[in-house]
Amino acid sequence: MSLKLHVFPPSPRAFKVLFAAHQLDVDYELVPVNFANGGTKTPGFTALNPNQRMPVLEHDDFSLWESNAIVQYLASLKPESGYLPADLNGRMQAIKWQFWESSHWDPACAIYMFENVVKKLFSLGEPNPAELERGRQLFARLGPVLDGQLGRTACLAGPRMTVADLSVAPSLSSAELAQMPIADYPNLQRWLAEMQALPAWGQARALQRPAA
Ligand SMILES: N[C@@H](CCC(=O)N[C@@H](CS)C(=O)NCC(=O)O)C(=O)O
Repeated sequence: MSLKLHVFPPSPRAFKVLFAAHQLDVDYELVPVNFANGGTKTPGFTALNPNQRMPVLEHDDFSLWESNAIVQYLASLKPESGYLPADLNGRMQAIKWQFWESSHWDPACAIYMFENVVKKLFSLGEPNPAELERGRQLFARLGPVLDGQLGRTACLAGPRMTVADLSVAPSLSSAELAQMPIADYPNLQRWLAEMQALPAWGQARALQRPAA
C-alpha cells in the first residue's frame, strides 16, 4: 500500500485524518507514532516533518504535514465525493472553516484536552484552573459561531458534507472526556450526533480508543 498515515491514534488531530480517510474511502496504512516516547523526534520522522509533530501523510515519494492539508489531499484523491467542492465559492466556504479550525477552534478545544485528558493520562498533575478559564472564554466566543452556522445549514459549509465537517468535528471526538461545554449548543449537538452516527466516525473511534 503506498499511502501511509503516521498517527498517534488517541489524538484528535490523528482522529481527523483517520475519519477523513474512512469517510472518503481512501486505502491507507496506519503507521503508529507515539510522541510520548519520542517517536516524532527520530531523524526519520523529522525528515518527514521538521516540526516533529504528527499527523503526517506519505504517498509514494510525496509527504505532507498539517492535518487540514492532509484532509484536503485525501479529498482531492476522491474528486467525485464533492468534499472539496469544484466551484470556487463552495470550495472557499469549506476551506474557510479549515482555517478557522486551525486558528481558533483547535487551540480552544486543545486546552480542554490537555487539562482534562492528557494531564491525567501522563500523570502531569491537576488541571490548571486559569487555563480552563481561558478555554471557557475562548469556547464561549467560538461555540455560538459554530452553533449559529449549523442552525442555518445542515453541514458546516452548506447542505452537504465537505472537508469543513471532516476538519472541525474531530476536535469534539473526546468532548465528553475533556468536559467541553457543548450542552448549550443544540445545533452543534445535532450535527455532532450526525457525525458520530457515520460508520467512518466509528472506525476512527475504534482506532482512537481500541479498548473503549
Ligand atoms: N497544526 C498541526 C498540529 C499537530 C500537533 O500539534 N501534533 C501534536 C500532537 S496532537 C504532536 O505531534 N506533538 C508532538 C510534540 O509536540 O512533540 C496539525 O493540525 O497537524
